[in-house]
Amino acid sequence: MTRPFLTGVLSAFTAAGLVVVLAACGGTTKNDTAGPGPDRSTATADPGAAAKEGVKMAFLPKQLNNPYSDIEVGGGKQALEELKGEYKLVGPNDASASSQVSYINTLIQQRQDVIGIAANDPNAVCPSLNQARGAGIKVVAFDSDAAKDCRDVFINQATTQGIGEQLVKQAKELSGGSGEIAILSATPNATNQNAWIEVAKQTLAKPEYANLKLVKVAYGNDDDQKSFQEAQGLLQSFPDLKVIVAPTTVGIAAAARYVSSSSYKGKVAVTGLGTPNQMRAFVKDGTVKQFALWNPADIGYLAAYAGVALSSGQITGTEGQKFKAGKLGEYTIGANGEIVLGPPTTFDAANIDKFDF
Ligand code: RAM
Repeated sequence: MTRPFLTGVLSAFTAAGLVVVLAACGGTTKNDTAGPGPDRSTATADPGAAAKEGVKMAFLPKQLNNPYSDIEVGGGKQALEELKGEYKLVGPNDASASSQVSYINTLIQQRQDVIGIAANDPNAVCPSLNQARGAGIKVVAFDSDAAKDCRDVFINQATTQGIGEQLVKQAKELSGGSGEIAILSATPNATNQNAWIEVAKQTLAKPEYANLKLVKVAYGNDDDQKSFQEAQGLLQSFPDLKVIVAPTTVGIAAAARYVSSSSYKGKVAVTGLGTPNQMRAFVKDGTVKQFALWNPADIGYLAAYAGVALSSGQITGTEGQKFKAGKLGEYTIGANGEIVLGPPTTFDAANIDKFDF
């Protein structure tokens, strides 16, 4: 398996990233409103089946105007070219909870074979996704999970546990070991950020983090302006704040932009998850010492390969099934239909120029 992107990976992640997470994203699997979709445990897979050509897969990211999503779906497009499938991209301009529902309904009418979705809310999309599955459409959640009984598989960028712990480790290092920290998240409903924050809180409760105090979780809604204002608000409300941890590429870039042009530069650290191209200037000007991410293109790429494998009957989403994902190599489905891409990379002044995405 060749993954040049993953060179320089934090050793703390290596072990965690290779293990498929047993627990699904915490608190994200409740689904009271929709009936369960097709039962994947009873469907039989044919691992020897040929990959179908002409599979129509539509990508529905959280929102369209986010460079992170653009990179993700770019990987999906590339994979579908390799697989001779048909790529489509649709999506809302905001990441609010119900913004994706009408798009799913349209994709059902258009008879797509596969829907790839980064869910803005684990439950709001469920009735529509299960309607799609009832119509024979396979559903691949990627980046941000839908409730597990509304999709066939979930492509997780790294283990939820690993990402949550890493955020807290970064905060501890950058704070010097003690003091106030705040989280600047995406939307209050985002499955992925909420799962990471839950792990971060559990991690902060451990004795080695007793001197770090999480004073607030703020939400910038993955909107640049709102995130900028929330960062400003955090620093006004908490004058002793040492670190802003933003587990969102939109939030970290906005927070870094605010801090870099304020009197807090050099005093308040900004870290979390960002794309190297959006963060480069803030690493160079010293605002940001380190942050992490995976290669978003690989998520879309893996989602497309999983979608075609589902559509071809090679997999059904049951734990232990294996499928090949082109240049990324072979993947095995874990518990709850989860497929983990691999460990993230930590970026800093020493390595950031090696990455261009
Ligand atoms: C933002 C989105 C996305 C998340 C990244 C880290 O772009 O919220 O879902 O995975 O940040």
